[in-house]
Amino acid sequence: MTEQTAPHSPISAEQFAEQIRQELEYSQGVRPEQATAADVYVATSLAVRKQLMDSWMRTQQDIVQGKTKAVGYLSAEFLMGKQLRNALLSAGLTDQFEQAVTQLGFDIQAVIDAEVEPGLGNGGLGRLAACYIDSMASLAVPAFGYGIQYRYGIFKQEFDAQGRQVERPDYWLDNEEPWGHVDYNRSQRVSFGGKVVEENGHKVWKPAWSVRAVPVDYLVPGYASGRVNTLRLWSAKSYDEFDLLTFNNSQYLDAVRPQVKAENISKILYPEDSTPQGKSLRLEQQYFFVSASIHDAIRVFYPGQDQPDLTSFPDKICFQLNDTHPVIGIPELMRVLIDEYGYDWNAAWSITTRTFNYTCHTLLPEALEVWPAKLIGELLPRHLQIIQQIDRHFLAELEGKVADPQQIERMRIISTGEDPQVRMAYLATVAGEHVNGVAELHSQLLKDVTLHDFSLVYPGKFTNVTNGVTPRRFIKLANPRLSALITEGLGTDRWLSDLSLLEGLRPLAQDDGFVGRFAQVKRDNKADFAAFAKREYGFDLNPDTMFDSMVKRLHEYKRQSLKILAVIADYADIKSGRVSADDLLPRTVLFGAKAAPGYRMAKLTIQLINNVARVVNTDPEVKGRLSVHFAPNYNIRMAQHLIPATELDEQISQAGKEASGTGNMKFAFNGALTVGTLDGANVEIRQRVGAENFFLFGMTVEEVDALYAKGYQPESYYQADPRLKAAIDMVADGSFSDGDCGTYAALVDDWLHKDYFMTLADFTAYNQIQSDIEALYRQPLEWSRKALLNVASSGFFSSDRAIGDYLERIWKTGSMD
Ligand code: B1H
Repeated sequence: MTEQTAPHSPISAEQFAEQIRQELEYSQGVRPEQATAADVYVATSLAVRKQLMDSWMRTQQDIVQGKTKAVGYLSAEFLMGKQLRNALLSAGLTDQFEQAVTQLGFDIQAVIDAEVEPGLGNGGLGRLAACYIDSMASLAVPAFGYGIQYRYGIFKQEFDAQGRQVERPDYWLDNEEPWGHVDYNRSQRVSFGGKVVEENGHKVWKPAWSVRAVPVDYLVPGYASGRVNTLRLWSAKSYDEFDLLTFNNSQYLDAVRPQVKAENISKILYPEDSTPQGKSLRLEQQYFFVSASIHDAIRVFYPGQDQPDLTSFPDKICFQLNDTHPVIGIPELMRVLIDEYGYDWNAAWSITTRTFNYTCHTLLPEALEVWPAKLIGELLPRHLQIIQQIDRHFLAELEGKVADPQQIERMRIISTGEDPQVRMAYLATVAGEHVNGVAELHSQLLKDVTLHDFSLVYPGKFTNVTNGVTPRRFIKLANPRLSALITEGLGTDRWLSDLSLLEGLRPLAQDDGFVGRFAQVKRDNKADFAAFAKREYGFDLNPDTMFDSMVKRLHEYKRQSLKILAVIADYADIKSGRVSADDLLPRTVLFGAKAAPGYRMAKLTIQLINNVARVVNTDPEVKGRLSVHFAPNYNIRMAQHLIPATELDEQISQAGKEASGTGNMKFAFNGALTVGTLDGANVEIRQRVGAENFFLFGMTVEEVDALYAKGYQPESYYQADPRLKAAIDMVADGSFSDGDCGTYAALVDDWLHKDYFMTLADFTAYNQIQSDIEALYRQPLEWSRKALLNVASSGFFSSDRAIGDYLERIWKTGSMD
């Protein structure tokens, strides 16, 4: 067997133990005898960091001096998950760590548990950014991740006695954080407000206030590449720590106000997934990190130069805009080039349009970010002028290209009318060299619908890169048993850097002995998860039932309500005596989902699920054959425990609404079968694993459109399907609210009279597919065979492949080695 060795010159367990002792004593001032697990965690992390430092410095040097263009991945979110085990894996120090910690007399798990997960993202978009920087480092692509070090990440979710979501602040930085290195000497000034004046025929921005952007650097170690890239997250600090004069006038609060205002910028991650809030602080955040990052890139690539030749900038680095959140970087680079470095408009435009590319992650119209021009004018007056000028040039270009004046009107970057809005997706599409969607279907719909006018004018700009996720975290770290079995089956562990090798498992699906061992891995993972869920949440899970999971943000389009209505329908069948509990396939339904704090329907759905769980789980009549559990605070750590234990994965969004989904890929890697609609990346997963290994149901995009056009009447579906009617009636009659019929009235009313995402219309099909699912599950060997075929066919969904596609189709760059 060929084991991959990490080229970071690994050390022995004894040497590693000694380094941990050194860190304890000389960095933390703690004697090893007095150390706690948390101390050992910090010491170990510092020691691993040092192990990676040489590779990091060598990588930095090669990035600046090398001939390969770098990538700047600009993202308001990086949902990294815990760092220690991933860093150990990349450094090739996992075994040494386990031996060293044991030698020091500590429990390995206690040390790992001491790490607090940084929750600097909402969901799929933030986790995608984390997977992509992992893959870029693993492929030796010179890259920087640029984002914000929020003081508070995504809120901690708890449930109150009524089953309602309660949000608690995420104090993740209250403990010592050994990974981020605060580099005060590389800080940048970012300014806001004020006005633009004319001086000697030039526009000069006179800002009203500034903040100091301080970089906090995280190492991004590649797997088996010997390369370590940088994730640079900006933290906002005040320049005016304290206004002594105001203080002496005994106006204490006024004295600290500027400081508070400045530091608020990086204080909190907005917890809305997919619906931007349009708050001024959010725009401040966006400009803050993007301006700092652009100046940082100039500093890195033109060190010490006062008059750099920035016409070469697009050959040094290209910026990927992760959704519209960093799009204000486009007018910022124009401003930097024109106002700070003296380029004329055309030169600046030529540089800018070769530097940026834009990834769109949505199709929901309400999710396309717009900013009131008035707000931009107040916060960034010079940028508004530049956006207006870009819009004028663009309209002039359209005059020559587009015959239909209405089309031109629709395409304006700045809308007309009372309160003009800047459409960030349009700005990104006009100025970006490439625009991509995140799955085949999504990219097609972007061209056909959302950005149709633009695809007619710039057909060559549009491309697709189907999302991918990292096999290092989501197979190797999350599922050691499966990883060992794959390595054994393939005779090599090279699959961790080339996931297409999983195809080699295909013949083993005909080997019942191997399939049986694969099934045993799942069984063991289920037992582990049951123990974890008992410890963490007090759940009693029976590993001899089917583990059926739906974990993702809570959103109406994702249709958690479809799943819970199906559960209720099964329950109603038993309660009414139509079905005997003994005939039900024993199932454990697991939910995990955070709702945006202001999203009423989503929060009500959480409350309903929790109360269905309470009623069903305590009802002796279901005899433990149906149980429902909502695990609070879904995060990366929970995903790493739950996904390897899941047998059935729910990807049941309304067709045409989920841009890609990435959970679907993680579940396929880990041998779950998917029940899903033809939406997002489900389409491609199904193509690859084969229609016979995927549970498809529901309307297609075309059918959805046709039904909208015809006039959708959800109540007719309620009348037509007695199981659906029984389920909704149970919600309405107070069965899950101690008899109170008002609790879920808003949900019931929405289902019957609005149901924008057509949950009711897909209910019958969803129920029908359940009988196929149950029939297959009753043949365990056949189920496992299909699950193994899913694993064998899922290699395409590695983020390494996705980054390969970005390199080829968009960035036109490659490995530095
Ligand atoms: C996705 C978001 C998103 N799409 C706005 N859009 C946000 C939009 O804070 N905000 O304002 C935050 C997040 N997130 C997701 O991206 C898609 O819904 C998924 O389908 C996709 O898999 C994921 C990664 O591409």
